[in-house]
Amino acid sequence: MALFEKLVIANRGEIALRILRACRQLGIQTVALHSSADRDAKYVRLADESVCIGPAAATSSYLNIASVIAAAEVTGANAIHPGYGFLSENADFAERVEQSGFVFVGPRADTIRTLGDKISAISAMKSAGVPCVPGSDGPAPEDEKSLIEMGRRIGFPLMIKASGGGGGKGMRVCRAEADLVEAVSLTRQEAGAAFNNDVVYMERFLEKPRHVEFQVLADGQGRAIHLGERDCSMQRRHQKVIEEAPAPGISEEKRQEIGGRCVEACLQLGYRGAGTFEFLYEDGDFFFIEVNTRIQVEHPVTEMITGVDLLQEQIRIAAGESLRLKQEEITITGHAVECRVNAEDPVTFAPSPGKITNYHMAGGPGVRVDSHVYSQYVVPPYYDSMIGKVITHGVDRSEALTRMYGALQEMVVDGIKTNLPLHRELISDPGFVAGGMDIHYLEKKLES
Ligand code: MV4
Repeated sequence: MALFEKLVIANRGEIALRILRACRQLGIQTVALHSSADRDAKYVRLADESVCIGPAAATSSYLNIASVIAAAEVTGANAIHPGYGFLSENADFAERVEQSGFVFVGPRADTIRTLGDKISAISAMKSAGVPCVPGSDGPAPEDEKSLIEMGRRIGFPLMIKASGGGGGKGMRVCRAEADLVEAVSLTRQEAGAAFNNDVVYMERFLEKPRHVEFQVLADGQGRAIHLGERDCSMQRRHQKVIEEAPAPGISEEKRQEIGGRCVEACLQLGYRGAGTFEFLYEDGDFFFIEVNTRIQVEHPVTEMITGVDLLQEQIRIAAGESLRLKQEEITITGHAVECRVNAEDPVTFAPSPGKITNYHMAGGPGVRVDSHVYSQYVVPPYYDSMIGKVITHGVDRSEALTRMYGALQEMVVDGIKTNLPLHRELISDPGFVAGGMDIHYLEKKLES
């Protein structure tokens, strides 16, 4: 089947380069959209064409739906890849892309909408047999009496979450019945203001979970597979710092059980594209929390252990191809780790944009660097501070970590502050080396 002739990259930075590389492999021409701040980036010139879609501020460029679609129209492209962040999980954008006659590289707009609403996502998961956190199974009641009754049934501590939230926004822990009415009312107000949707729900609060997520690919034509899981527990303020695959201590049997449930959910939803099912993992049990309908930052660790190019598969699916891979063909080989390199102070975490005066990339067996930066590149101050990712693969976790240690020693990024010194410390931290730390581990370590 003929793939697209030309694809628009509606993103920036390392993921724009990653999409470009996948398109090159597939023989698809690329159009890089960029803001005026990214005009001189090398990856923009690597693309077959480029279009400036607005000023530096993301709201006027990378988040401007009309500008993105207008740029796609003038170039005569067939498809738009949104990458991650920006417009990638915006159902209205996906809808307008398709109404304008382009293919949106991602799920159908109605799928993004269903899964973007956490209450409807959880209800879809329950129907597919995906294990969820015990909770309200729908909106929290409006009247106080029913609310307290439900709080008692769920048990304390519990968590109140905005149905329109996600990724750590719009949630609150409530530890005692006496605080419930007030906590629900505050979360409602915040949710109404932040998401224009004041519907909230409740779940039992898990005190020390790990964040384990499953990667899926589905073609929307009756075929879906999972590619195992990643552990993303090393995080600070909902920003992942180190990810790895597979998740330490998960048995092959459990992987197939939970992965199989995610596949079933994809089939029931008619899911199309790449997706991630996020779970909390505590005491051997998985609890679904949300689905991400985009390609994720940490996708390379899954690529390294499965040998599957997730971007290529995502684009093939968007072009209408049926899934080429069968579940039996997905095997996990070794272990992979990813360190996110940010232009930031390694101690205060303050952003550190500016000119990279000297850059040297790590290499060697089992080392991959996904980055758009180079010597003399100026990191603009307007966007996310991530400047790249160092990914290593080894026969086992120990070899992946040893290779990461070596790679981090080799990496040179001068002229700006980066979190490389923090990574060098974390990769040999005894708690991290032991594996299986919970989502609070890094923040606690940084406090002490
Ligand atoms: C939770 C939780 C504990 N119990 N839900 C944060 C992001 C959003 N995706 C869901 N989050 C959480 N939901 C229950 N019932 C703890 C978190 C949480 C968290 C989850 C994953 C990764 C990092 C986190 C950091 C703080 C809280």
